[in-house]
Amino acid sequence: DELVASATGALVQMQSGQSGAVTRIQNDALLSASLWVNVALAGLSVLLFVYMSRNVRAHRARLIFAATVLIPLVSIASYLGMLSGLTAGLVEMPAGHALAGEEVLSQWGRYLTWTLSTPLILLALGLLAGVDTADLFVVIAADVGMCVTGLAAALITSSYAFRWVFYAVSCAFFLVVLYALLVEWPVDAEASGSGEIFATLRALTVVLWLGYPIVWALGVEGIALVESTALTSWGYSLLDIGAKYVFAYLLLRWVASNERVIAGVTHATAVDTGTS
Ligand code: RET
Repeated sequence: DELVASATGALVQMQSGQSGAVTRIQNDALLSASLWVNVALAGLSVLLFVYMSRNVRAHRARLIFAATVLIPLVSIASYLGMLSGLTAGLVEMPAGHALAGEEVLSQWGRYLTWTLSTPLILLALGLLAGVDTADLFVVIAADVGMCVTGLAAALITSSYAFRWVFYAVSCAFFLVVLYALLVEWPVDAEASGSGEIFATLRALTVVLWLGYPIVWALGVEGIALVESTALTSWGYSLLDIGAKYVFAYLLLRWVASNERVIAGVTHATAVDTGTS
C-alpha cells in the first residue's frame, strides 16, 4: 500500500510539474512563439529537403540526404515535446544561483534531443568530408557526451557548483568536436573535393555552435544575466534556425548538384594505405 501511495505521489508530482510548465509556456506569448517558429520552419524544411532529393541516386549522396532530413524531423519532435510540457519542467535553483529558491522553467528537452540532432549534423559533415569511420565515431561519441553532460548541468539542483562542474565537462567534450572540425576534417574534405563547401559549413557550424554554451552561461540556467526564460529560449531557437535549417539547406543544395564529387569520395585512410 505504501509503495502504491508513493508511486501515485510521484506520478501526481510529475503531472503537476508538467502542467506547471505548460501553464507558464502558454501564458508567455514570446516564449511560445520561440518554439512554434521552429516547428513551422522544421516542417517546411522537411518538405523542401524531400523535394530536393528527388533526383539523387549516388549511395553516399543519398546517405547525406537521409541524415540531413532527419535533422528537422528530430527538431519537430523536440519542440513539440517542450510545447506540450513533456520535456519542460520547473527546476528550483540551488543556493548560489542568481534565482536561488525560485522555480525556473527549464526546457531540458533541448539538451536531450541535441543528443540525436547534433550527431546527425556531424554525420552529414563527416560524410561530406569523407572522413574515416573511426574518426567519425570518436567525434560523435564526444558530441553525445557534450549533450548528456549539458543536460546534467541544466537539471542539477543539489548544488550550484556541480552545475558548473558538468558545464566544464561538457565544454571539454565540445573541444574534441571543435578540434575535428577545425583541424582534421578540412584536410579530408580538401582531398575529397568538397573543400570549399566544407569550409563554408564549418564556419557556420563553429560560429553558431559556440553560441549555445554562451546562451547557457548567460541565460536562466547559468549566471542569469538574462533572467527571462523567453529570451533564453529565443537565443537557442535562433541558433537552431541557422545551425539546422540554413546549414542543411546549404549542404543539400551543394550535394544535389555535385553528386559526382560525392560519389567519387573514398575514405581518407583507404587512400593512405593504398587499399582503395
Ligand atoms: C551546452 C552547455 C554546456 C557546455 C556546452 C554546451 C554546448 C552545446 C552545443 C549545442 C549545439 C546544439 C545544436 C543543436 C541543433 O540541433 C550543452 C549548451 C559546450 C554546442 C547545434
